Amino acid sequence: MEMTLRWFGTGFDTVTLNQIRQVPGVKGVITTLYDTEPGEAWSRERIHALKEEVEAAGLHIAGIESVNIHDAIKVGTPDREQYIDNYIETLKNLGEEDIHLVCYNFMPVFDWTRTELARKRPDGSTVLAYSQAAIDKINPEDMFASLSKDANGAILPGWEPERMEKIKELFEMYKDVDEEKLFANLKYFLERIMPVCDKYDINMAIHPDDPAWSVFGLPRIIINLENIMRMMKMVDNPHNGVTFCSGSYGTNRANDLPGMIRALKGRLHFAHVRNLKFNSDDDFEESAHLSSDGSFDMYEIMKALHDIDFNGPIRPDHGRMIWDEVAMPGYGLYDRALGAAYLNGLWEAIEKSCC
Ligand code: DNO
Repeated sequence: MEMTLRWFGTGFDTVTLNQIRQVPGVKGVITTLYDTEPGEAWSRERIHALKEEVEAAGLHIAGIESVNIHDAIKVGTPDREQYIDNYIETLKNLGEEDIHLVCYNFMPVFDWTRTELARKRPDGSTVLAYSQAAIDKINPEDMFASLSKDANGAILPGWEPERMEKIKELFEMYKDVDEEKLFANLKYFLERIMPVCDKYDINMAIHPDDPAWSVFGLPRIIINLENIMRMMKMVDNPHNGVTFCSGSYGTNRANDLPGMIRALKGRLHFAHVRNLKFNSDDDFEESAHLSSDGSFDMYEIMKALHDIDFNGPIRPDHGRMIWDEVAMPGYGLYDRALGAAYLNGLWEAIEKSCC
């Protein structure tokens, strides 16, 4: 595996490349062109400039998270053709710049959903949290306002203000889209992009729906092993793979995380590893990465990745906000650096004790 950190780019991230460079073992970043809109074709020049900036800091681009999918593709409206053509153009330009991993999601309307961005934990840190009771009380149109007050001024990935302004319209677009339709639209998209992925050896790594169940009545399909298997079989190409995100699949306690990892051997292209602390089946908060701070056995997760000879990028995921840092919720430097060091430590121990 290759340890990486997510970086949102100059002007968007409070964390700098020079700081990332000093996290032990981190040589790669997972990044994006954060100011592009879903559906827009990324120019080769912009990708090249991003690459040069990252390389000037002594790092490299290990993958892109995300190239977002336009709603027309998810809904399957006739104008999807143009947006898929643009996506193909972006993939071609990434491939020509020697970038071979793209993380994306196929969630309708909202990307990840949390009900709090700064819940206080007993140690004084603040974390992202989800409570089903809070979701049941809130009108989806008010979600954005209620979250943005705790966002520390950052634009949250998937919660861009211009999208949220159109939220009523977005819900309207999805009114006839059920799970079957969403699967069919995903298949259509994947079939169209596989030739360019084959040509440039680009691994597509779908991110799970977070939380891994339907919210606000919207369909969600990337939620468990059965559905991932279906997704991979319907377009059976090794470039059609997954991002294994422990914190997203782990929201559903029926998901056996190490078992899922083992079943995904060969198609698991990217890993997001973090821990959650459950207060009840439908109330959880994000904890430190350490097993004993949350509900997951992080050793077993890393062991499963080791067992399948996972050699792709991995990143510590959402960290707590600690030591008075002010940053994008989930994406401060300090706790993610602690997470990277811990995951590296687990990996070294597994490696030395296994063979
Ligand atoms: C949240 C992230 C997601 C993820 C996208 C991938 O912090 O894990 O926003 O990047 O779903 O497209």
